[in-house]
Amino acid sequence: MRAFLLAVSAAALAACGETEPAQTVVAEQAQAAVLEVRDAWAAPTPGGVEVAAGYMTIVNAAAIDDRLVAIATPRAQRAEAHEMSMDGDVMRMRAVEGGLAVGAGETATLAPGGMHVMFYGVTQPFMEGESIPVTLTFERAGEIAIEMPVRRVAAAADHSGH
Ligand SMILES: [Cu+2]
Repeated sequence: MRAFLLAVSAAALAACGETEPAQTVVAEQAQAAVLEVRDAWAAPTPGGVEVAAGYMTIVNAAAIDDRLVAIATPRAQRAEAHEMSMDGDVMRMRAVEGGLAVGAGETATLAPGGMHVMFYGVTQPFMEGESIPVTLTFERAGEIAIEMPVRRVAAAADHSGH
């Protein structure tokens, strides 16, 4: 399974070309089901900030529910999926309990102001222009390796308030 995933990833990367920043990685599941991660990116960490945010869109075209259960990168000590919630009048973030569910046929959008990947213990700053290698582990699709290009957050959707 892992070897197959890597082969698919390599094909996707090759098809992507040099000029296309958005990366698409497709994992074929045993029953011809497809889980796709697209438009992944991470915000830069200026001034030695040790916390960073990452974003992506997870498309589950499979006929079976899946769940993002783990996130790992060599660039941070810990990474987890976060969601926003209202605590009275205050918007807070918290870890998504039990993993981020992506139901059959559903799309999970991680974007500024909403769900995101939180990186803790960033030792080497995320610099604009580089890409952060991230391994996502799904309950059913297994491990999917992606790259998160580092780019600036648009307008007021900055994550530095955390
Ligand atoms: Cu967060």
